[in-house]
Amino acid sequence: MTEQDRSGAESLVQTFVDAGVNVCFANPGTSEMHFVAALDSNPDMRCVLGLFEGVVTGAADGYGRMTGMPAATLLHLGPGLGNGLANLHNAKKARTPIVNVIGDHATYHRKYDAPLTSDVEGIARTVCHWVKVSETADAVAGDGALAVEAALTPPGQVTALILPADTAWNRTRARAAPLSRVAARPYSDGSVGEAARALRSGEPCVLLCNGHLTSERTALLDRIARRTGSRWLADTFIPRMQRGAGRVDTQRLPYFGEQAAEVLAGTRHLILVSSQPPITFFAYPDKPNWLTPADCALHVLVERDRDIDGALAALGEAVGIADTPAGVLALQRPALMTGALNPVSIGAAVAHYLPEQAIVVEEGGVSGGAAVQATRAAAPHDWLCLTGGSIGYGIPCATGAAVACPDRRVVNLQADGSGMYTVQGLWTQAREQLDITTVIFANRKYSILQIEFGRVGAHNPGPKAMSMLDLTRPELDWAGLAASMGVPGRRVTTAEEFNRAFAESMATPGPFLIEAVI
Ligand SMILES: Cc1ncc(C[n+]2csc(CCOP(=O)(O)OP(=O)(O)O)c2C)c(N)n1
Repeated sequence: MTEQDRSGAESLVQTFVDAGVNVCFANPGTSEMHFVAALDSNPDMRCVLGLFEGVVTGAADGYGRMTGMPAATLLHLGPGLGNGLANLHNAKKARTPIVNVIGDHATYHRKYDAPLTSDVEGIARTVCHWVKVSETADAVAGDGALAVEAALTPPGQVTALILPADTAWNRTRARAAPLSRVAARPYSDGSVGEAARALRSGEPCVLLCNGHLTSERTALLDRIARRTGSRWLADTFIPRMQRGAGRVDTQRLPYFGEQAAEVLAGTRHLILVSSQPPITFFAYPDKPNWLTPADCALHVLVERDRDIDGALAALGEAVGIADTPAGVLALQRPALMTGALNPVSIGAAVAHYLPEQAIVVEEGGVSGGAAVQATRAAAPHDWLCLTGGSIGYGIPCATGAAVACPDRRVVNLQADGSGMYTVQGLWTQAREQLDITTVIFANRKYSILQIEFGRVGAHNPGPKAMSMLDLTRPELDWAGLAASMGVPGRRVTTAEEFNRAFAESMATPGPFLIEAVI
């Protein structure tokens, strides 16, 4: 074989590698065998197997959040893509760049309605910003370059390239050089001026932000807020935030609408920074869902696909922050607790032992909040949130983040109910020997749903209804589950036991799971 004569799949893998896409999270089938062969033949492409497509797509999300580059995924026709949808939904909300490669039947086989025939394109359109079907082997390389370009279009997009089997196995001489990056749209001077006027008005102002909250961005926000006597807040769920010692404090809008409304009360100007007007997570009978106070003006400083850093710098200049330093936090390691094991004692231990530059993947459900508080001024770290409300993102996202950043410890704060959606990700962590510590909040229930049951006004919480929100009978054995997939696991029931297990994991390479019975 020469470079001039290779399979369509090989031309695609080479195109990806040339464009900097060099990790593929995969769960293949027969229609993807030529792509699998092509992965094998290219030494510059790392392949990571996930045993369920939700693991594959969630890992691509974690990888993309941490590197800013898309991972490829390999998914098996409509059903494989369908299994991966929930975490692609989360990735879409996070604006994570991802290039999904989805195999399909050979072009001449599609008309026969074989068992796996499905509307792959239709399914992909529900969660992808960009979808294309390659129709010939000669088109594959060029389509691959377009997919990467689309994925990297600011602020980041989820893309799908559908690859009929014959386009993967037919030979081609086509090749495609990487396309240049699409720049973020420029910010508007008019919007900067409007926001600056609001900030100088003397009336209460809040800057509300979403997107990646890098330490540079949060420092600018903090300086603008200090200079103008206003406040800045982050949305409730943020794809990536840099927090901890040496950075400024980040307050997020609370999840429950009543609390969020309280935080926003009295605001006369809400300035959106890569965000949208705040609304409640769900609508509830007889409760407000629009959280902007009635007499508050909304201003858009900058949309998510524009030059956010440029807009913030211009706003900083307009309000004169040159002599206003950011109020950065000094390192504060909370003391370890003893006695009862609960989210507070767990949060203290996590913050106490968190190593520098750790990556915290939070899907802690109702138990995660204490660790958020405890780690405010812990060693500097990155914090990733569930952005799309679709549970089962934590274990996969941690897996992808660890593949992206092999020198950093990943701590996955994981509620037990959510963890069970994609528990297979532990196997990938073991196979790849990733430095991930999974902390399972084993409260043995769907706690948030027990709370929401009352809040939505559903009445009569009888035993049948409550049994739908309860994870006992039988109880899950998380330490056993982990061990069966090659991850050492330990069940702990006291703060002292947790402290010891967590400290041990921080000092031991490879994956580890702590089942914290709370
Ligand atoms: C894909 C998906 N399915 C179902 C739900 C509904 N749901 C929201 S929270 C939850 C259970 C959460 O339980 P757990 O993860 O144990 O956290 P806890 O509330 O106990 O802290 C469920 C089923 C969802 N958000 N996403």
